[in-house]
Amino acid sequence: MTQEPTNTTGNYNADSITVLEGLAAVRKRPAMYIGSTDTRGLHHLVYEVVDNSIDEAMAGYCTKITVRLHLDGSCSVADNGRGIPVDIHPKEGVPALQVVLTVLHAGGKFDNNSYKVSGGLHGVGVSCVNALSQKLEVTVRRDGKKYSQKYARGVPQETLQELGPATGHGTTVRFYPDEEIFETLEFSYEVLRKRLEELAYLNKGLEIEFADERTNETELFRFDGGIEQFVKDLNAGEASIHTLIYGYGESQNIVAEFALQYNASYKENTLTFANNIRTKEGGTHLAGFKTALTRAINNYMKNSDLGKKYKMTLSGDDVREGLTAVISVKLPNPQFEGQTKTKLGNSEVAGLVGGIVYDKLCTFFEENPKDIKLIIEKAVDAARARDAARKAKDLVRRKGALSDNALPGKLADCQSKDPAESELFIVEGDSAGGSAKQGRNPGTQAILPLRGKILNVERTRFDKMLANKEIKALITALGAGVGLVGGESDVDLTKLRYHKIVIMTDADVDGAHIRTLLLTFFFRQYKELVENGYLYIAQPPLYRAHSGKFEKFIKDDPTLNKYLLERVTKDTIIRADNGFVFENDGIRTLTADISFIRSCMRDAEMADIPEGVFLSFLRYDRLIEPSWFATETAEAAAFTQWVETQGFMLSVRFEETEFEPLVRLVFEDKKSGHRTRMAPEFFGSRMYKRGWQTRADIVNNCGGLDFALERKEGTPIPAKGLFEVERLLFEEARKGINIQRYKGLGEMNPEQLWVTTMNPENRVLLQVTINDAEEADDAFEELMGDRVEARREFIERNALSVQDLDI
Ligand code: 0RA
Repeated sequence: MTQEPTNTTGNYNADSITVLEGLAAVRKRPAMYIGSTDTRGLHHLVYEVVDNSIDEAMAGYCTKITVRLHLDGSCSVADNGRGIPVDIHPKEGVPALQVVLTVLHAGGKFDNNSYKVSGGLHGVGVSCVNALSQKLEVTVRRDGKKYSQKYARGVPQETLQELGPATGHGTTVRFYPDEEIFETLEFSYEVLRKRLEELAYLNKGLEIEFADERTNETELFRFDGGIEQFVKDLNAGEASIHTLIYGYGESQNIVAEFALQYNASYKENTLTFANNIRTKEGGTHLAGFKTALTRAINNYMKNSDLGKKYKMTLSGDDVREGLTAVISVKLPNPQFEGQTKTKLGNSEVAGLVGGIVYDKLCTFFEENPKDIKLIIEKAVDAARARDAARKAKDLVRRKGALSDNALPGKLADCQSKDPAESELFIVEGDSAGGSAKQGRNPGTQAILPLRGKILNVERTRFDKMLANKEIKALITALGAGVGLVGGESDVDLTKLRYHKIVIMTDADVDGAHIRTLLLTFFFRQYKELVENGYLYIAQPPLYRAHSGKFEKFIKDDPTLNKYLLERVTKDTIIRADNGFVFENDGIRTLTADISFIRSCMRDAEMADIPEGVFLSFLRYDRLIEPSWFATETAEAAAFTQWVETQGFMLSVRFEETEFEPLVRLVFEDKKSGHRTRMAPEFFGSRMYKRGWQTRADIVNNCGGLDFALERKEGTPIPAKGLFEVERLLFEEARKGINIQRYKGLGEMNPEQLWVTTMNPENRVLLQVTINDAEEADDAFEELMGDRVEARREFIERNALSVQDLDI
């Protein structure tokens, strides 16, 4: 698409050409500016806009930010800051607002707020978001007036509009990510929620509201306790062993703060941030913190009675066991280094953070001798356990307890000694293990049944882990040594006894849990094994279709559907009222269209729009547009009248909110009195537009929605409506065949297990890869880590997609 420079101010000058070139460069190479055009890049747009509001908050002018995901696919970010200036920019000759929205990196040029969040990872400026948005609308309230301007793909569509008087001040940016740029346009509630919550912790007292109109979920984050509250919440569910320690300091324009608290677990959880950006790879602030912590504790110990009692020096690993800490620094010109640019490089930060931490800890220890005693005892414990684990490991290594001649009794090993052709099946439960043992090829296939849930590796110290029977059996069977001890791994893959390790669990929630536990174990202890592609997941079938001697195994629901359709289309056609006939592929397309409409209906239900209301929208003879309801229009009036014939009363309401008036449509079911309240943007959503189009195409093709199912034998079966056609079709498809659903591996006999799941000739194994090891790790941490509450919420939120969770 070519973009004519819009002459917005009457003077077409060289500068406006430069502007367009800048934005064109962003559109040409978006990844250079926002990292990628996948879901990460998409979310980056939101962070970018939010960061601008956060800057305003850090400068002390903004107390509340509202982020809203609209039904039409747009996102708006509103703040109550000063509002982007609107006066004419002396050099560019257009309103400053337009400069901020169209000139790359213009944001920082207007004020002397020295440390901006922006920089580092984000910081490409809101102009980038503008360039990558199909539409963007910015609204500013400032000096008692309200202004707005609309853009399309970065190009102003109008001059800055003065809209009349306004109270208060602030900026609202609403943008529609461009489908020409992004691979996906779907914002993730989970991802944004997490980041917004984090920002609220990092900016004490700032209120961040998050509203998702797709599901009507709303959350308000505000933490007057800042990072102290962050640490407390991270520790929720664990027994903390002392009161929280907090320190703050600033020098040379650098602000640093930390909060820490030990809990009774063995895990370390230290999160570091620079200018509100999570520094996953650590850096100078983390280094300063670690050194100071180790030094302060050892110093105290040396100069107290405890020193005489425990004659040792504690290592960094020892003093960080069970530690939860948050370190946050804010500085001008942050340098981000490392592979993922999440490692803080500014060298001056190490000394500053180290000094603050050391001073604060020394004072705290002096004032709280009981607390430091507990901390030291815990660290001494850790040192001893580490030592014991090392010795235990040496011992088992020397005795050969983890080697070939002491294979676990539960293992039914294979005859082959060649790892390249050997396979280990890790099977859930003894009964399925028994079937697998009988069904396998003993030449190359070994079976290790695991009983119950294996230990949750993340929460357990290494020496304990080695004592666990199931884990020990697994480690011994693998033969490649044991994983991390005190930070060092001595896994030797050349000793690995099998090159295919197959996790075989039931297709239920327990099975999914065990699979996740095993994956965590392999991720943590045998990362190289996973990276080498040795780990697999078995895919036992979910269904068995049979009739007489005929037997067929079917792996999942989509395959079952396909099979049933194949069966029924052999002798069935669907005839529409106007004579149009669906057969074979036509029937497949029709049923796919119907399931698509159903999935749209489910999405609408998530947004609290009931089936009946949604389906009536689909029946209206034209596409409804959100703009009909902004003012009183003829279209809205006609629609309101029509809706009555469908049994609903429609009223349009204008609701005042802090920033913007919101238009809401209320549909009242005349029979039940039930009310559905919704934003007109719903009519801009894909679920509505595509759902409507799909149905309209069928109606056009068929002259209506009355059908008849005609089978080779028997009289035609009438079907009114799409859902009924679908239901009757599948009902016919199931005639004359029995379909059994497997609940667990135990329901299969050895022969069936072999045929469907273990026989290399026709089984399907899913290879586990570390595509994005980091992301997988995060998911495990959420699911398995110490944050009980987070884990519960995570599971609840993802309850519908448990299968996807696992990898
Ligand atoms: C430039 C200068 C000033 C504020 C802003 C930009 C600003 C930008 C954004 C983006 C989202 N919310 C924002 N709020 C403010 C300083 C204005 C002044 O000096 O009055």
